[in-house]
Amino acid sequence: MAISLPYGFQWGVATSAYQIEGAAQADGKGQSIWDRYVRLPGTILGDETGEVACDHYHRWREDITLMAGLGIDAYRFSIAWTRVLPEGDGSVNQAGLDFYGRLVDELLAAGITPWVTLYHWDLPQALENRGGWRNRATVDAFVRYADVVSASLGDRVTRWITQNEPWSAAFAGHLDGVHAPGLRDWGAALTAGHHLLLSHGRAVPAIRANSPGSEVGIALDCRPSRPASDARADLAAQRHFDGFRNRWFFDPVFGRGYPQDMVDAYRARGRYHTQRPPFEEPGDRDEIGVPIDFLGINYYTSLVIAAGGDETEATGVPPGSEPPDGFTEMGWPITPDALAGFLTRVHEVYAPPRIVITENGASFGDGPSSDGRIHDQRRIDYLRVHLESVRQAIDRGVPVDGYFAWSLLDNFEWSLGYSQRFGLVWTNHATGERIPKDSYDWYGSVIKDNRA
Ligand code: IFM
Repeated sequence: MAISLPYGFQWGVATSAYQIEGAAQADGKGQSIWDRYVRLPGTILGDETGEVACDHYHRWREDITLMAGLGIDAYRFSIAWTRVLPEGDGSVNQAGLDFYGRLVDELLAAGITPWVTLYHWDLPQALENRGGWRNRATVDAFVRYADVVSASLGDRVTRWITQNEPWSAAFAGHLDGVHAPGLRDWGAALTAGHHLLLSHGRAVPAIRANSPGSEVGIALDCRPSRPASDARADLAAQRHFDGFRNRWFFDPVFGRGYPQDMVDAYRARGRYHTQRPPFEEPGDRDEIGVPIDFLGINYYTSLVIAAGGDETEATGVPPGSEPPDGFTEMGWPITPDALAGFLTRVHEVYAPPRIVITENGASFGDGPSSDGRIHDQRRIDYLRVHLESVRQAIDRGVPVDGYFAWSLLDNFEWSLGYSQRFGLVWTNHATGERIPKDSYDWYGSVIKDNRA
């Protein structure tokens, strides 16, 4: 069955700087927390790093040609803060800004709208040395960085995303210890999360001032879930998991402040010992809740939650709940229906003016077969059912008007190194060679059919 989405729907692909650029020390770039973290023993599978990654820093023209071949309307990429401000808040490195200026110009020349993400997890190490996102001063540094970038590109870039997945930056990086900077501390994670949100709220007006008429939003990751049973304990565990994983970020972005049940639960669990979260200051709630032009949602999977673990452990699939569509190679259940359900909920509860799927995709390791082609039918199946789910949400009245497949290229999947392949284009990580997969042709034909 053909996938048909409304006229004007934006089709795109997404990437991020550390995952594809490489050139980790080129042209005055400073060190980021990821440049440092990957060098710590045992942090990355196979001791791999993003030092070279897909070498997009040198091969970006080839990558734009690949994008043009797909026929996309929009390309979402992130800026490496340390290319622009090597020390995070010191002097500007013009060479870094120029790289992104050239990229933007060539995208526009190819008829592709650039969607710029300002932060996709690569904090300058110099700021980390002063407490990173645990330090409220990092919010000021981020706003200056947003100001510098939007002053430079704001005459040509009309779509801005402040933060990518603040949950991941806060919790994977400061509680689970599996992302830079590799901490395992509840207080650090909650404080970092708050400052990430505050940096979003304060950057929005700075961007709007430099880039009048542009649209500014944030990309939130989500983990929809359902309780394993109707038992009271499972219902409570699922509600708590939803608060931990979704509401703690969605509520403040839409001006509601932190959800009271979670404020109480965190205090009861000793995450802090004050009535209100200690990192929250008067006025923060309003600043974080600044109106946005669109909400970005990154969706990959959903979970069944049973009582038993604490919230960070409540991520398994209890026996008997195996998803009918199976799992991706990340071990993530394939649950397309939960996307329509979550989009409907976000529309009904938060009513963002528009929603864009800023990431969705699947890791499957298919490589070149004897005919030289990459037959990644499983990725096509995944993308198809998720696009159908988006369609269902639109039919219910949810204002979704864009979709970015994650990702253009197989790239550096953080602590899993190059072991996971999310690309529409296969990357030979030894040579940098790119080979479009079957999913590339399929996605291109979906875009073409929709345009027709
Ligand atoms: O690769 C990541 C991306 O950086 C953020 N969202 C999830 C993707 C897959 O894990």
